[in-house]
Amino acid sequence: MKPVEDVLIVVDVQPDFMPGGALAVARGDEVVPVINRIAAGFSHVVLTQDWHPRSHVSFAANHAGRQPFETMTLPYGEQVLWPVHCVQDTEGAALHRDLHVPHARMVVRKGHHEHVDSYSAFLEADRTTPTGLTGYLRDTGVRRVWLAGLATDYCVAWSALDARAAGFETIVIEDACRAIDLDGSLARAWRDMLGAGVRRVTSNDIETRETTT
Ligand code: VGL
Ligand code: ZN
Repeated sequence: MKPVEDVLIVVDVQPDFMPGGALAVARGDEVVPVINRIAAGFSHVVLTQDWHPRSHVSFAANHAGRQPFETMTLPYGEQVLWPVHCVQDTEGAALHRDLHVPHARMVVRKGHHEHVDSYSAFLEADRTTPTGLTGYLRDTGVRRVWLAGLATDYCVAWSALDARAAGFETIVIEDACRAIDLDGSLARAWRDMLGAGVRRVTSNDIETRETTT
């Protein structure tokens, strides 16, 4: 069992990101059993939940004449416009019903400010508003951040980059993630993560090592 200094952050495992969901990630459902299995090896687990008001700036439907997956320039930079997803208190925004991580200690809800998106679990898209997660992890003695969930190239990648920037050792568990892959975003995300010193492992790597040490 990994100690409290190793946190597993499970990103956005919510019905709206599953096949058939409002912002479906291909094979997104496949991460659920993998995450259930690896989470059992962590004493410290945090979940994130994408959690938008219906009037959210990231929704194409809130911009006249705009379509989902176009980009738009907002005061804080380029924003992909998404289908309406993860609206606060809707079924699509709940935690996935088959996610079984009873010992998860904390849920970070992000993207709740109407005018700012937040892919990252640490810092909103204006790159200045903290979610509070950095402080929580420092307070609880975390040194190493392991990441799993959806989507590899958006919320997982942005969270991994911010975890590194905050000084945590950072590891992405590749087969516990699935990507949206919009215009090369997945290759770009891996290039950026590896360039920043994020490590890439598979769930098999952790489980094998667990049994041999
Ligand atoms: C996500 C796009 C919009 C994610 C969330 O969880 O990766 N992507 N909102
Ligand atoms: Zn979102």
